[in-house]
Amino acid sequence: MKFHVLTLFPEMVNNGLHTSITGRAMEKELISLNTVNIRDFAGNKHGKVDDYPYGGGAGMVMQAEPIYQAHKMLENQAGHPLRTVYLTPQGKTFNQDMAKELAKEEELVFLCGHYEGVDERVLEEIVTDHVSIGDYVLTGGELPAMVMIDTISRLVEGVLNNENSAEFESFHDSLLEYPQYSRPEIWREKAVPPVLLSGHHANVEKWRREQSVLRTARWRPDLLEKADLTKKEKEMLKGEDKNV
Ligand code: 6GU
Repeated sequence: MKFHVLTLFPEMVNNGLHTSITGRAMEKELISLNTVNIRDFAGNKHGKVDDYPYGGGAGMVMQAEPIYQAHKMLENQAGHPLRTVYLTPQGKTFNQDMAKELAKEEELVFLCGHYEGVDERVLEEIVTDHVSIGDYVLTGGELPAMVMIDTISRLVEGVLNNENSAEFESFHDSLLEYPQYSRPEIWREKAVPPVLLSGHHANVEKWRREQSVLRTARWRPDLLEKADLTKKEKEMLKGEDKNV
């Protein structure tokens, strides 16, 4: 998977993603990251890429042409149009289903805005997807692009060492993860749930499933609508106090 990021702060994106699992995935060439500094396409020696908004108002607007030229370079290199995500609080909210869908692409472009926004006309020309990462306002699109790239990368074959780990975890089945424990068996007088020490695999699986269902009911009841619960599990939840 090839990720391209159009940004005024390439070092921010590079520093963040060259670390940890995404960093290793790049070393293994399972993913690649190409940051493009929009300022390099300013077309003037001052590197100016923003101007005052027509109609007045606070702040500056990123101008259309540098972004258009930077994007055109990427499409020329690819030899075909590229799926292009604009990071904006006005976009569709990112989630795991969207990540799965984007992970099918071979190449993705992320456009990070700054200041008060981007000239609408270049968005009309190049953007295929408007995406937000949640209902709050950030200073720019870099962190959202990094969030999306991290999420999509771990769905790429080989990025996680365990073949199955991307499938069997939070949001798979629309249920939250069960709790995990490691050594020591007793920590500050708190014991590991005995079933996990029993060596009885079926009972362990049963307990984990039950914990997933209970946690989801307590902390993310909104997810339960999509979850595939058995009759027994639905019965169990009826008797639960969700405020625990
Ligand atoms: Cl994609 N951009 C900005 N600036 N703020 C956000 C966001 C994106 N998603 C949530 N808040």
